[in-house]
Amino acid sequence: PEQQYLDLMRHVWLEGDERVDRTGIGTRSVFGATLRFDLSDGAMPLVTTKRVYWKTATRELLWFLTGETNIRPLVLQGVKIWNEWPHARYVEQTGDDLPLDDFVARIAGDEGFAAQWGDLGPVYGKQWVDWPTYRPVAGGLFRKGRGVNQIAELVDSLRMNPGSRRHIIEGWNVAEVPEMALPPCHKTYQFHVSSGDTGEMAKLNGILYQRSCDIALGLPFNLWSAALLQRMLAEQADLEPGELVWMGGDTHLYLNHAHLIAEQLSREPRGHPRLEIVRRPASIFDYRIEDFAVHDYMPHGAIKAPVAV
Ligand code: THF
Repeated sequence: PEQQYLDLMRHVWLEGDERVDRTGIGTRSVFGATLRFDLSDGAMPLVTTKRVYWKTATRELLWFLTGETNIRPLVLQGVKIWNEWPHARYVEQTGDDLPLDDFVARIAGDEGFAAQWGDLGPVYGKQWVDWPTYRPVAGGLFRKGRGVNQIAELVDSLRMNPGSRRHIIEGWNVAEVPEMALPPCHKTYQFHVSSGDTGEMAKLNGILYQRSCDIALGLPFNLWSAALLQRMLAEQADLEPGELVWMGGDTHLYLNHAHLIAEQLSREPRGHPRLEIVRRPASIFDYRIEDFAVHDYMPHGAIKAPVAV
């Protein structure tokens, strides 16, 4: 299964259309790509041709599920993957050339500073568990209604109405995109329950549609997180994990990732990592990092590469 990932990487690097992107770094890109992974028997799309920090990706997913959009809780757990965006905004808006590490230290140490500068705007967490609603009141005005918890509603709909074609989590809130530090990349999830054969448990299948994909740095995280979310949903809805289909829109490699690409494409996948969920919490919102154990993961070494901001 990992071969699909490596083939995509090779294809985009050799055949991709070279263009200057928003970040100014430049990419090679293809539009439209699909990967498929069977999640039965604990199998996970966890890349082995470099070390992927699956606990970091897991902490990020658990942070989304809390509805939080401030990076401080991530920073306090040592998760660095969202730091660049608030830092760039801080430097831009204050003109203070505070180095990234010092900025992050202030986010950790100063709650007021974090409240002011650590927020990414209404990104994934907000939209997933508290999508804003508005209800009309007198005089053509609107008042804020109760937010929609898409995740809670999804668990309910998987349980109550498994045959539905509306099992969707949407991150792309058109009205709020301008307030986000970064509009969602993994923007739409759809789930599907296939009736198992007699005596077999029904299966939960998932599609992730990602509008923009950084194959080298982001995709290993995105695949892990999508599969993890699917596993948690399956567990909470008493379903077996089925297939995960990943679909990419603008699927690209950054030109400054050449060393990573050459190194990774020279390596062979190793073994079949599996995820065990060691505790079944009462709800999808109660998972903790200790609940997840990965077995048979013996990856090649990490490959460092800069993230484009
Ligand atoms: N922007 C870009 N350019 N690439 C992305 O992958 C990306 N994301 C999120 C939002 N914007 C993005 C942020 N997620 C890493 C991993 C995921 C990220 C951002 C950065 C990263 O640097 N990973 C390194 C180090 C991991 C670590 O230090 O813990 C790695 O080797 O995997 C994708 O959704």
